[in-house]
Amino acid sequence: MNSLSKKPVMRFLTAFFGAFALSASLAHAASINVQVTDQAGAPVADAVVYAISVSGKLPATKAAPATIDQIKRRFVPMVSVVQTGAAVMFPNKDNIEHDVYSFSPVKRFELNLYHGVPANPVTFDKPGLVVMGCNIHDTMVAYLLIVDTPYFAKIGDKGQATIANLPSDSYKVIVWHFRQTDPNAQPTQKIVAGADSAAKFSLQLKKAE
Ligand SMILES: [Cu+2]
Repeated sequence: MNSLSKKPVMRFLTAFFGAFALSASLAHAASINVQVTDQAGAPVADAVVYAISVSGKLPATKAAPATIDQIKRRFVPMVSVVQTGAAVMFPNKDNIEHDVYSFSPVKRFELNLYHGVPANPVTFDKPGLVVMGCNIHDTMVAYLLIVDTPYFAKIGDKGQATIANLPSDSYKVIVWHFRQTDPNAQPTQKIVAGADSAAKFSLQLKKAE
């Protein structure tokens, strides 16, 4: 095959795969960079942000599983976010027993005194907040926010996170933090998500204990 006969094929392939890559990236072209500060303007870590389509249309994604460890008599991480339906494992990595429980209405459960990894995960099939503790160690606390969307992120130490890889659409972007003065008033912004959209939130927080 000489170079003359090869060229049209190459041109076709380049155009074909170029168009394919473009359409694939357009379908998931959006990201939302979120910045969260407190009433004093300081960056806030451990907030959760999530985006729900304004149309109310829920993506048909399967909830990703998650893990909340127990390490040195603490839950790690202390704050987690999962999509509704997620299965969460609670491995005990200490060499003492823990007894993980929650009285939260969206999921009441107890993992009776155990070492190591429980045989089964706990499935969280309703949206809302689940606060967990340990019946043996009163200072242990963990927060799990269950949301009806796969588009969420946890805010890091610099008060920032990105909800990446979501379809271009109009979203309600909602922020939650366990120290909000009014836990029922979740700050919400409407964002038309594009290639590099952004949202800034200022939270009213109670003092850290
Ligand atoms: Cu414990």
